[in-house]
Amino acid sequence: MKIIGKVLSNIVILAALAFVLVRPALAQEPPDAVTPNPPHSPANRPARVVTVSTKDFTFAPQLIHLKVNEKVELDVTGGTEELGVRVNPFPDGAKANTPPGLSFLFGEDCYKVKKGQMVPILIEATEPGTYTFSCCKDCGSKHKTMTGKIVVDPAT
Ligand SMILES: [Cu+2]
Repeated sequence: MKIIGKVLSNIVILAALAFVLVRPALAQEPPDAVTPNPPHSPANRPARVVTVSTKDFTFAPQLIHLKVNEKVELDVTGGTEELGVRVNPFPDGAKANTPPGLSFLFGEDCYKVKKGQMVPILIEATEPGTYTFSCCKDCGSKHKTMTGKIVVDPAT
């Protein structure tokens, strides 16, 4: 009986030790286990990501082709001046009652892009057409020439 008692007390000590050792690991649950993915996290990224640079009052690329129903993330990177990006959701030359042909997951009239910063713009193309994007913040001498085009091609 003495041996059994000793074994039992050893088990109790081991269990207590294991509890003490394991508990800190349980307490350190990653915080993102409860917080949902932020909207621009890689998990929510569309398959296609186009990086758009903004050097010397020029968007590069200046022409982006999309297909109808395609989703894209434009990652606009800031250059030397603070600027803004406005993507017209209506096709060029649209008549008054034309519905928008681009939709935005986070619609903003003018996406502000600070120096050296990257701003993701999530776009879904819904109608064929040519859509103009331009700088919407007076960033300097050639501000007004700072434009680019998104061409949405019909589904094949
Ligand atoms: Cu500008």
